[in-house]
Amino acid sequence: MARILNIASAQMGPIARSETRKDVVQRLLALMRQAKARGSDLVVFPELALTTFFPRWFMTDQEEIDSFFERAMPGEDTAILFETAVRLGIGFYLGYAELDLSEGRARRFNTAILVDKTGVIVGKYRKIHLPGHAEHEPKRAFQHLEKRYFEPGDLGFPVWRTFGGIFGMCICNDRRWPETYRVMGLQGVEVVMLGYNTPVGHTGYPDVDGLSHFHNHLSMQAGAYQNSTWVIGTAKCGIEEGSLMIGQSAIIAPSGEIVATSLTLEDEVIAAACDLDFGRRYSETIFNFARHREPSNYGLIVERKGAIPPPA
Ligand code: ING
Repeated sequence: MARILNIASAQMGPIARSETRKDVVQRLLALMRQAKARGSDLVVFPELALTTFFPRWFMTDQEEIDSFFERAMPGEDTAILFETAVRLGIGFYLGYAELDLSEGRARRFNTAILVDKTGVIVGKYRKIHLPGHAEHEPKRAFQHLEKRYFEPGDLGFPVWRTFGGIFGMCICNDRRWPETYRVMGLQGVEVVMLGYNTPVGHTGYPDVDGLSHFHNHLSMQAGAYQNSTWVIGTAKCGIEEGSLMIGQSAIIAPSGEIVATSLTLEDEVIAAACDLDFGRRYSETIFNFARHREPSNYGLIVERKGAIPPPA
C-alpha cells in the first residue's frame, strides 16, 4: 500500500515592513485554507514568513532589530495558526526569526518548525548556513546581514518520524550545500522541507545573478535526486521593499523531477500527491548508500573548512 501524503507549498508575495504580524497571519491562514481545500495534509510556508526580509537593512538599534523576532512560538499573534491547523486537520512548516532566552542570554536564530495535525511542534531547525556578511557594505543596493543578526544553528540537521514518514527541514541557503541533504539522507529522510527568501543581485555579478532561477531549482533537484528524497521549496518573493526576490516555489520528486512549481510572485498555493515510498527505487539501487558509499575516502569533507589547493 503506497504511503501517499498530499503536500502543499504556500508561496508568499512581498511582506511590507509596515504589515503587522496580524496582517501576515491572515495571509498565512488564507493560504492554509487553500492548501486544505486542495486536500493537503501538510503545508510548507517560507523562511522568515512573519515579517519582511529585514536582513536587507543595516540596523544598529537592538530594539528595532528584535522587533522582527518571536520570543514565543506559538505567541499571541501566531496561536491562531496552530488552532486553525488543528481545526482543519493540516500540519505546517513555518519559518521565523527566533529570539531564544533559554540559556540565560539572548540567542537569535533563523528558525523553522514542523507542526503536526494535532498542533504539536514535532521538530525545530535553526539555519546553519548563513549567507551574506556581518558588517555594513554601503556599496550594496541591499544588505544581506544574516551573519550579523543570526547565530549559526546549533541543532544539526535532524529528521523526525511524523506524517507517516521521515521528515527533515532546512532553510534557504542551506539548500545550496550538498552536505545539508546528505546528512539527512544518511538518516533515511523521505521529505525535506525548506523556505527561502532569495534576492536577485546577491553576488553583484550580473551573469551569476542572471542564473538565480536556474541555480535555485538546480540545487533542490540535485539534493532530491542524490538523496532519494522529496524536496518542497517555498519562496517569499516579488518586489519586497524595493528588493526583487525569486519565486519558483517547487515540489520536487526523489527522481529530481519538478512535479509542481509556482507561476506568480504572489501568495500562491501549489500541491502534489507525494508517494513517500517513491524514493526507494533510487535508495535501493543507484543510491544504496550502504552498498556504494566509501566514507574512508571522504575525510576532507568533515576535516577541512576552506579549500586548500596543492602546493604550486
Ligand atoms: N538567501 C539567499 C539564498 O541562499 C543568496 C542568499 C541569494 C545566495 C542568491 C546566493 C545567491 O537563497 C538566503 N536567505 O539565504
